[in-house]
Amino acid sequence: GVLVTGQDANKPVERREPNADMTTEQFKEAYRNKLYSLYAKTLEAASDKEKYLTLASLVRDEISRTWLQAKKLRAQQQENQEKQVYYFSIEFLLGRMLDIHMINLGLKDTCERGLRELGIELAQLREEEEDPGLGNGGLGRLAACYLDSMAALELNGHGCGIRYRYGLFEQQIIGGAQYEFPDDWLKYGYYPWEYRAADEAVEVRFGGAVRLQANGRIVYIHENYEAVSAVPYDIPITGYHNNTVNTLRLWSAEAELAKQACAAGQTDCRNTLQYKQSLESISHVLYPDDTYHEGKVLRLKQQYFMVSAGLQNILRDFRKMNLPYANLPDKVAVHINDTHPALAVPEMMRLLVDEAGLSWEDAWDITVRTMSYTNHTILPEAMEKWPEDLFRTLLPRIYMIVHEINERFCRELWDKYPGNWEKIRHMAIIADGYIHMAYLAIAGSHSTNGVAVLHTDILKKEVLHDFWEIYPQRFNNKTNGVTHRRWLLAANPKLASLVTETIGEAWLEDPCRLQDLTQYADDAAFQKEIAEIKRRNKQVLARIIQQKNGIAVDSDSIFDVQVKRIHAYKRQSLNVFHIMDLYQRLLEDPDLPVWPRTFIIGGKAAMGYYIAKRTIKLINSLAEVINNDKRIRDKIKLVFLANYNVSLAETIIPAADVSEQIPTASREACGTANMKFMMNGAVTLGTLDGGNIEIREAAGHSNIVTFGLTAPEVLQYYRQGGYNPWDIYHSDPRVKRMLEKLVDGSLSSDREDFRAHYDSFLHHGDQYFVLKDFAAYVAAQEIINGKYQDQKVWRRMCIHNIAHAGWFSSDRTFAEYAAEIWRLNEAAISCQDGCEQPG
Ligand code: 6GP
Repeated sequence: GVLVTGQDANKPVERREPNADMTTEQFKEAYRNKLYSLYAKTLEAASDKEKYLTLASLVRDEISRTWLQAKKLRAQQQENQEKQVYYFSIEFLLGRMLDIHMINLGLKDTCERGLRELGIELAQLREEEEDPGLGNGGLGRLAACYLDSMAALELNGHGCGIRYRYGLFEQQIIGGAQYEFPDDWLKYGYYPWEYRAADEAVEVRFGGAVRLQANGRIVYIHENYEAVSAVPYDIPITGYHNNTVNTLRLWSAEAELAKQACAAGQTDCRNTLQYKQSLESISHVLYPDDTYHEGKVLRLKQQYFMVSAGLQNILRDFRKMNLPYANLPDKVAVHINDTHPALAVPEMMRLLVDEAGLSWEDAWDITVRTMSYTNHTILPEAMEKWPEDLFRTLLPRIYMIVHEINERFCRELWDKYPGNWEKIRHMAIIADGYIHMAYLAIAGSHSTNGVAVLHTDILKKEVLHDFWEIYPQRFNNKTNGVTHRRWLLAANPKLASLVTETIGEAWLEDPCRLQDLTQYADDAAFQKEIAEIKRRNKQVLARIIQQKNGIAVDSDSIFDVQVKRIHAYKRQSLNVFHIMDLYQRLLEDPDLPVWPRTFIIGGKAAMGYYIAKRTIKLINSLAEVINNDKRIRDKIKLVFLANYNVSLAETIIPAADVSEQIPTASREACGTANMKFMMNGAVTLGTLDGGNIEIREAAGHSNIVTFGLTAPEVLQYYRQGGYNPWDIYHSDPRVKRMLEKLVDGSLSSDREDFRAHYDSFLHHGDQYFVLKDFAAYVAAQEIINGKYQDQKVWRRMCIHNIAHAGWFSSDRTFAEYAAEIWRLNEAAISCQDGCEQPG
């Protein structure tokens, strides 16, 4: 596969298991001692939480040891001046870390054995770890996968983000509806995987005014501002068996009381605590939006807080190298993960022009060569733009800089398109009273990438066409990937062992070697083992469903899963319509030849997203009806799993037979759950959108089931102003019947409960083509039903999916970023014997 090493291409990376030599006895002794010292308790008296924290603390000690070494190495690198990458992201959805660290450090077997001898089950302790919900969905989880790959590939790559005191809300389902509770991930007062680095705090300034002073040269003086202290918390990111530890640096807003009281010009200190609280609110909570832009001032504060702290920190390190600023782009790459960190562009300009004294032209050249940007969505409602007034008040100096960037950019456009005001207004970074963050990111960086081939294509041809015309060389594609270490090795240990027994362990470092499994696709013994593992994973999930939802599901039924954020474009409603239709058909004919099915749906809806929240209610109402209807003889079950998060995903995905990836074509930038399911042997049922297209190419057309409108068709409809849903309402009796059921009281005693859905389909033009794709979807479900009946065929499909999942490892993606965008000079890329690129 694509191999990237932090060293010479020809020199194999040294692989060491740092603690392979720790004996079980030594572990047991260390464990007992740790427990005494932390809690002054014996094993018998300790709670599961304390036992977990004891184990975590031991693992942390190992990390500290390795990290110290890694930091020394990094100091050396700085002397050798190796290039460092900083991945700026407003979200990092890490998931639990205990298992991953134990695996990476080679400690897992010893710990598991030692604990067992002490009468403790590792699996039970694992459940005690809080899932830090520092992300919403795809974008945040992708950032976490990339950190994992960077460390595994020994790249000098670090994350930069915010340490939210409260993560994304915890979802509870009460009476079928979503209720949001604070995600208090730090409630135990101690998160074992972070290290506070108060000495490295920096100051970030908001508000105030800018005064010009001219003596010789113009100097901008920012005064009467509000200062917040950004305190770093470092989270170690361990590499797989390679002694690498990188850093995810999360910034926390703090106020120094005495200083603040004074800075605010207050003589009365009664307000001081309140003031402190207001400053610290910056890193209080993560915004619960995903592919939606809310435009709240606190969010803008968070964005600036993060980039200012991050860049000050980077430049402080850079200055230690004693190099001229012109060398910055050779030593540092700053990656902007979607537009949330796009203020990195003007902030870098401020630091270089105002603080380092560079000329505008030099600073701009350095900034553009340092920055790169990834777009993660084409949904118009997700495009960030900030009202000029709000922006100017909060960030007066940054506003001036963006203004100047825009002036110069528009002049460049004028030279290209003289007199074409319309075009220039359309592309301007500041227009109609708003600052357009995507345009700022494109103009201020040397690379803009989409996250799947189709998505990048749509960016070039439609959404960002004008920008692509002036900067064609800046646009490129980097199809997303997911870390096979978390999503296969850690999440599905049984499958991982079978793979290793069958083709050896090369796939762990070179996931493309999974291809060697293709030769076993028709091997009866191997097929049987694959099926057996799937069955056992399904039994585990069935138990969880029984516990959480009180629903008995049959592990021999098809597990059909759709887990992701609830969003109209992702079309959970299409899934629901198929279930309603199938239910109806079963009522009419209970002997219908369908294999029993368990439909599993999970995901959070943004707090203010009405119809998404109603969709959750719809799913639960339908579940209530179906699961209690004896007439259909348990042929189908519907389960909504509450509070979908990374750890739940780790149990659900290995147990899935069918992976529902059914967005309206052209709307899903890529998707990443689709890749995780594939890697675990689920068969995709999907539209030809985002990453699904590449999955089909990789797995082979006969190993996935696709249906529905294609992206060009959908885009054509949008250009024409949509289609007429009434045509389908009148021509397809199934559709008519279902829509009526939404509002006739069959699903809910309150007939208005699903009125918004009804209206959106019929009166608001069915923007996401749910009715239009319905017939094709039902037909595709029939194909799934047919293929599953022939277990040989089905297992073969599963194996082909696993075998071709290697290309979707984030190791591949990251190697591409490293080579083509960041040009890590020390990154050696070789594509020997690797995965074939799909298509
Ligand atoms: C998501 C996209 O919706 C998803 O298709 C993609 O796989 C993922 O990003 C990772 O690239 N976008 C977001 O989560 C988001 O908030 C602004 O975009």
